Amino acid sequence: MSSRQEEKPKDINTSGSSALEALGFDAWFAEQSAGLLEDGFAIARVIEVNKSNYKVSTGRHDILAELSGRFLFNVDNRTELPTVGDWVVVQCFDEDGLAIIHHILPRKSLLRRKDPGKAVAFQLIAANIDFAFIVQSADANFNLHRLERYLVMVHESKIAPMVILSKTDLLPAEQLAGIQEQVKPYQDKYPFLAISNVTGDGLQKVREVLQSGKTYCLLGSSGVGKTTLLNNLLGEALYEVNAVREKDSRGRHTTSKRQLVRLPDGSIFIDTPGMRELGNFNVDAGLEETFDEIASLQGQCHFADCTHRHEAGCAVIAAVQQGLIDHERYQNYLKIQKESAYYAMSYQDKRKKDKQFGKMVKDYKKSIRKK
Ligand SMILES: Nc1nc2c(ncn2[C@@H]2O[C@H](COP(=O)(O)OP(=O)(O)OP(=O)(O)O)[C@@H](O)[C@H]2O)c(=O)[nH]1
Ligand SMILES: [Mg+2]
Ligand SMILES: [Zn+2]
Repeated sequence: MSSRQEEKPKDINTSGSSALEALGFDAWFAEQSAGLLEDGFAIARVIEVNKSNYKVSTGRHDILAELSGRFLFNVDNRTELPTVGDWVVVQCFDEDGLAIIHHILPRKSLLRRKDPGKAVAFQLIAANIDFAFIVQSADANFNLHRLERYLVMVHESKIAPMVILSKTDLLPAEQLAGIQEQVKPYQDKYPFLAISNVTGDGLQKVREVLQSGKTYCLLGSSGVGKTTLLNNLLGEALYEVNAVREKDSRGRHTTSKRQLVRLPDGSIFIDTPGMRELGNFNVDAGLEETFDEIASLQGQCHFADCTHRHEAGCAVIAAVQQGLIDHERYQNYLKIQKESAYYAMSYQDKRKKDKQFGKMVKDYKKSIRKK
């Protein structure tokens, strides 16, 4: 998966090959591709999304590809377009021309976020991720609320989260111990790794949790050290990193492209640009997993549709009052719940509008035909 283009693809039909398996292909995806592989078609994984084309890998070759006309014609929203990590069915040509993407295989998982610019639209982050490393740095960036928001998003996407506390070299031991104390409840649920890219502390622990053929992504604010960590794991400075702005310890969004890369140990990584805003969407399942102490009381409230905000006989409010549920966690639960309700609603509004627009176009076409 180097960026250089290797010799022309000869072994076009690579389904089931070990080269594809090394990229994360498995029996489930093979099943999904049944019937889609016509003569001259091959399976490949999207390793880079560019403005006007895609870079895909067959495990043996990296090829530039673009969408077929029919594919484009049938797309009606952005989530149907390929993103990094997607498995696609491509048609390769012997000439140096672009390969053509004909199909996307169904996704095992899809990481997306609300597009900050639009009311309700989604940016795809990556597809077919097995594990997400949520990275926060031990200095000014560490924030439990943010961690919970990431956890909700990752759970919702059906991805297994792991938490990384980076830049441990920047804090004196007693402050680090304070953070460790705060994250104790999480340590029981998720792998929790404290690392320093500078001293190398904890990096071996990260290497030990990595599995060959599994796909990992790095999530977290800009400047927390995601790319530096990836370079360290790769053993070479393949990707650019940038100093954090002194004043507010915020990064400058060094990583602007999402790319899929394979580590020497066989695990597969997708680095992502730091995110300013985390949009959640229909996060019910993710909420319940992230706040399971709250979810477990669900059935004990007086009203079946209790929102746990103000209702009489609410078991959650009672547990908060008795100190059984952490007050801050409860507040954050309410906040995320409210946001998700808002997004779900505006999504439906938008669907309604889309339908109205579709009807308008139809009516217009009809009226033209009549003339
Ligand atoms: N002290 C210290 N600095 C680190 C550590 N890891 C990374 N840095 C520095 O933090 C800055 C940002 O690192 P990046 O790896 O570019 O951060 P990023 O998370 O990839 O940022 P974006 O690509 O913008 O999302 C660089 O100057 C790194 O050298 C660490 O463990 N300790
Ligand atoms: Mg980066
Ligand atoms: Zn309740």
